[in-house]
Amino acid sequence: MMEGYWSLILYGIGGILATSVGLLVAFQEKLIYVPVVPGLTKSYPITPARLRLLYEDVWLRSSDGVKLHAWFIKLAPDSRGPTIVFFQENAGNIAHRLEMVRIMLQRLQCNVFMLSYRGYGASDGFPSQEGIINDSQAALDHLIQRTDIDKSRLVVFGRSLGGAVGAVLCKNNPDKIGALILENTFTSILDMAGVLLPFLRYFIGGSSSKGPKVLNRFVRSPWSTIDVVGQIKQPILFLSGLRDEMVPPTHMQMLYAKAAAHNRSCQFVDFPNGMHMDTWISGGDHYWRTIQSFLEENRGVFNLDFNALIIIY
Ligand SMILES: *[C@@H]1O[C@H](CO)[C@@H](O)[C@H](O)[C@H]1NC(C)=O
Ligand SMILES: CC(=O)N[C@H]1CO[C@H](CO)[C@@H](O)[C@@H]1O
Repeated sequence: MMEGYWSLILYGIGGILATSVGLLVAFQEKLIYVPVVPGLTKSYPITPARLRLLYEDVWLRSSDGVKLHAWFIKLAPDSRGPTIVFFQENAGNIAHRLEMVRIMLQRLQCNVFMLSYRGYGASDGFPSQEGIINDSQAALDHLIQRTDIDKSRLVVFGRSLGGAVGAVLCKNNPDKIGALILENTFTSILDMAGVLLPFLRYFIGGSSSKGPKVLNRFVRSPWSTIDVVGQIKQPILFLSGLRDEMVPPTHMQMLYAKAAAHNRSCQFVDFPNGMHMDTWISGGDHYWRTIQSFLEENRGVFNLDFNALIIIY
């Protein structure tokens, strides 16, 4: 009688665990991608016009036909400055990044191209790793065929999830993109699963984690930047907020170590007060000057007019 009772409980616990893992596997895209922040709408709350930015709506088709929306924001109608392809962090849409992008334009004297990944903002479809990689390629292909920008000065900037997107795009396009900037990005979703759901740490993980990792093969969006970053030929700037409450700062350090082992033109800068989303604010002047000098040091590709910057600031 007693034995039957205990085995019932054990089966119960096993069943709950199996069901939870099953649900995690089935609904992982819902967990990994957050185009709509609870309490907000999927649509853009504002357009760049609200911030008096000069912009164009760009509609693209990804390679599998999904319709994508982007904003191309220009510093000036005839701007020949660098163009930064900005890949956003996970939650919300590109409109939520406009305040940062406005300052980016001013401080870096650049144009900014902002893509809504599939399922985000005004783009159709549903997010997936393969789909978003194709979307980012569609964005780059669009920029490459434009005649109003200096294509020798394309820089990719990715924050958090956007860093994973940008890293793959740079790896795949060594001759089209001049440099990469990564901010508070993670080594892989496999490692993040263990950070967010510690009970999974034994079953999911990257190369550095122990355990049988039997669930890895079920993860459809591993975003394993740690396996990509060593193959990137472009110079990389790592911007790491040491108070990141979401992605442990050790992830950025591991990515840097991997990249630097393969390419000397990598630079790592940390910001003691930087949190996951606000490093660009709390880093203050130092943050923007770091990016400016990274662009300046890679002048072979970029030709920022820093005298003009000094006049403005
Ligand atoms: C992504 O692009 C590849 C290569 O063009 C293609 O084989 C694949 O079907 C595409 N997948 C998605 C989801 O767009
Ligand atoms: C080993 C390697 O990939 N080196 C690359 C580092 O980056 C420069 C450009 O900054 C490339 O020219 C090298 O090939």
